[in-house]
Amino acid sequence: MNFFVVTKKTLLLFLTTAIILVAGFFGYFLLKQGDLPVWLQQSNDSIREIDMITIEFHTKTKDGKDLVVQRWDPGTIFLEKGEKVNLYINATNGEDHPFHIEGTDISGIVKKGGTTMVPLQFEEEGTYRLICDTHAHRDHSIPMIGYIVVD
Ligand SMILES: [Cu+2]
Repeated sequence: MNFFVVTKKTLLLFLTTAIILVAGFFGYFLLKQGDLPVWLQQSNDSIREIDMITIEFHTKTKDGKDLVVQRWDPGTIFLEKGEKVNLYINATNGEDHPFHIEGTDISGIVKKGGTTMVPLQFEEEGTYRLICDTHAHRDHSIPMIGYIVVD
């Protein structure tokens, strides 16, 4: 008469196989529902990168007056509250754009041909203005202001 002897090793192998099958079964249904598995989700420590450029518009009024407008492009960026973002500002037009971000102690300068990296992380929701100090006032020129929307 043959006996099937269950050793500790056999039991462990059986349990391991059962756990893998059950995990695979639930994993399959999670993925089927369109959820991202946890290991593919963006971790809180990852830093998103946003590229911005400075652009310049030239035009002439009917009476021959030159108009030049400097802009940040894109003019508005969106951040999640607490999200870490590295903002790369590439100066393609205009010489120097010293800037500050209203309501923060963030400031810097963007020089033509160069790239300035600005690390961002906001704990308060709101709209923060990225203001070029050279092109800040409506009296002298058309303001060069970008908007950072945090929510
Ligand atoms: Cu400027």
